[in-house]
Order: sequence, then structure tokens, then C-alpha cells
Amino acid sequence: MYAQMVDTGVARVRSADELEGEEAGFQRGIDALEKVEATDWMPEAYRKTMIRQISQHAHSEIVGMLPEGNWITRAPSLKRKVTLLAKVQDEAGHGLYLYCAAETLDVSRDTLLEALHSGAAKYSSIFNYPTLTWADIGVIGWLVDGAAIINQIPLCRCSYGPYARAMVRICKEESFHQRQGFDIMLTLCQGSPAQKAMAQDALNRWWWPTVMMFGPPDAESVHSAQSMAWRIKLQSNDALRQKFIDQTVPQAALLGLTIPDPALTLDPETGHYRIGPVDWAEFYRVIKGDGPCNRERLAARVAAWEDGAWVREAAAAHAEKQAARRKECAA
Ligand code: BYC
Repeated sequence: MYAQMVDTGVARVRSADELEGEEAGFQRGIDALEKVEATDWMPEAYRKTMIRQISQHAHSEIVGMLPEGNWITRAPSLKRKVTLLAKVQDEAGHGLYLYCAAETLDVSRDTLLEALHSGAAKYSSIFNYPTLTWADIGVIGWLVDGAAIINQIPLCRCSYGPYARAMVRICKEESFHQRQGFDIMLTLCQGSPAQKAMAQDALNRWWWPTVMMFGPPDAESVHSAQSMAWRIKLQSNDALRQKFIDQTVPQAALLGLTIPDPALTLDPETGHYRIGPVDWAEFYRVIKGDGPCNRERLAARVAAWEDGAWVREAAAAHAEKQAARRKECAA
């Protein structure tokens, strides 16, 4: 079973006048836009929801290094190689800040990683697709990091202080990532017909998975109502998805690329682009563990964990030695 199935005990969202005692005070603080800090009282369901979301986000950053890491040795120039290496290192950094933010909620990193490695925890669906050509690296930066920024900017103002603060730096770095991706796409689109075709092919394969990244439609989003009441989520999945589409369609036109959606139209009344039907069956298949690369991604993470056992053992032995030495000096 791939779903985390975290039972937060929330059957339905209760209104402010149904809450009592500490819980009522907690909600008043949230409504007054106060940040929740690690040492504050919080409902158990809030704590579990934050652990679920932050750890899922951290796992996504770390697993997200794999599809891009695949191209570091094959980047087409030294400049592109150095830039991609820096981007992939940034993703590792994001994962580490996020694991630290999750640890403030009284859960150990080992527990979180165990959940990832056993397949119990989720990570973003988008990283279960393969990077077949260099243009995929451009598309990931342009679309995937572009989508990540839209999803994550509101998280800088979310109610949980350690998560909100971690997101500020992450968003700054994501905007550099988005630009490097767009720059790769621009170069390919201004290049030879074969390069332009490669860019179009990458867009064809990544467009719909990126649209799905924002999560299920609002009507099927099980956590949204409670997460919005707790100001963990400030905008709904569909609202963020629409923002992404409105921002990206003109960028594709600038590149001279076609969005692979024959039903795409601009609604003159609202000024928003309308897209054709999304294959949600594919989304659910991927998040249940049956996407094109799910098994490969998890196997790579588990192998990295096992191969790194000697580093963890050496670090623990070193820390023990240092502690013993400090004790000796103090005696
Ligand atoms: N993939 O009730 P919903 C990045 C799950 S990192 C997989 O709407 P929620 C980047 C959801 O977890 C990208 N699962 O949930 C990194 C839930 O299942 P569980 C990651 C998904 O939490 C490196 C169920 O579906 N970003 O961008 O209210 C390089 C029902 O959904 C997905 C974050 O994690 C998905 N796409 O809303 C480049 C941001 N969507 O947990 C880029 C923080 C939904 O009950 N997270 N599910 O088993 C969020 O903003 C929210 O958690 C989501 C989902 C909008 C993703």
C-alpha cells in the first residue's frame, strides 16, 4: 500500500464556536495570523498533518534529485553542468531544511526516512517520470520548479513557523531554478529544428504530470478543508493549478512551443485559460506506486541509505569519542 493513510482523527472541520479550551485558543491564534511555534500547544491532528506535509515535501526534494542527477554527467557544456550540479545540491539543501522543520514536531529523521523507504510515505508524483533527453532538464526547471514556486510562495505565510521560515529561502532558490530551466528551453527553441523538436517532445511528456502536481481536484482533496482552516494551505489545489496554467501558457507561446492540449482556450470573460480533461486515473496510479519510475526511485533511495550506513556509524563513533574526551577533560 503506497498511501500514508495518516489518521489525523479529523472527521470534519469544526467551526470556531464548536471548539473549546486550548483548541479554541489555538484556532483564535491561527485566525489572528499568529505563527504556531514548536513549543506551543497544538492539536494532535495539526501536529500529524504538519509532519505528513513537511516530510512528504522533504522526501520530494530528495527524490527529486534523481531525475536531474541522471543528466549531470551528460550536460552539453561545462556551464550547464556546473549550473545543474548547483541546482541538484540546492534540492538536497531543501530536503535537509525540511527534515529539520519536521523534527521540531517531535519525530526523528530516521522514522521519516523509514516511512519513505518502506513505501508508506508519499513524495511528489512528478518525480516518478523519466528524464529521457536533455530537454527534460529544461522542462523540469521551467515547469516543475515553476509549479513548485506557485505552490510554495503561499507556504512562506503558512501557520507553522519553522515550515514558513524554511520556505522563504527555498522559494528564492526555486526562482533561480525556474530561470535556468527556461534558459535551457530558450536555447533549444532558438537552435536547430532537431533541438526544437526535442523541446516540444519534452513539453508533451511533462505538461500533464506537472498539471497534476498541485494535487487532486478540490472536490476530491481530503485534507484541504482542514488545512485551509488551520492556514497550512492558503489557496486550494485548483486555484494554484489555474495560476500555473495562466502563467505558463504565454511562456510556451514565447518559446514557440505548443501546449499538448487541443481543448486549451482562453476564456474571454474571466481572462483565465481553460484546459481539457485531466487523466486523474493516471495521477492516482502514480501516487499508489505504479508510475513509470516509482520502483526505480525507491530502490535508488534505499540503496543510498544502505550504502551510507558506514558514514552514519563513523559519525556516531566520532561523536561518542568526542563526548568521552570532553568528559575526561571536565573530570
Ligand atoms: N504527489 O488532500 P490532498 C518540488 C496526495 S517538491 C503525491 O489535496 P494535501 C521540487 C496527498 O498527500 C514538490 N501525492 O492533500 C523538488 C494526499 O495523500 P495522503 C513537493 C499527492 O496535502 C525538487 C492525497 O493525495 N511539494 O517541487 O492537502 C526539484 C490527497 O490530496 C500529490 C510539496 O510537497 C502529488 N502531487 O495537498 C524541483 C509542497 N498531491 O498524504 C521541484 C507541500 C496530493 O493523505 N505540499 N497528493 O496519503 C502541499 O502543498 C500539499 O501537500 C499538496 C497536497 C498540495 C501537494
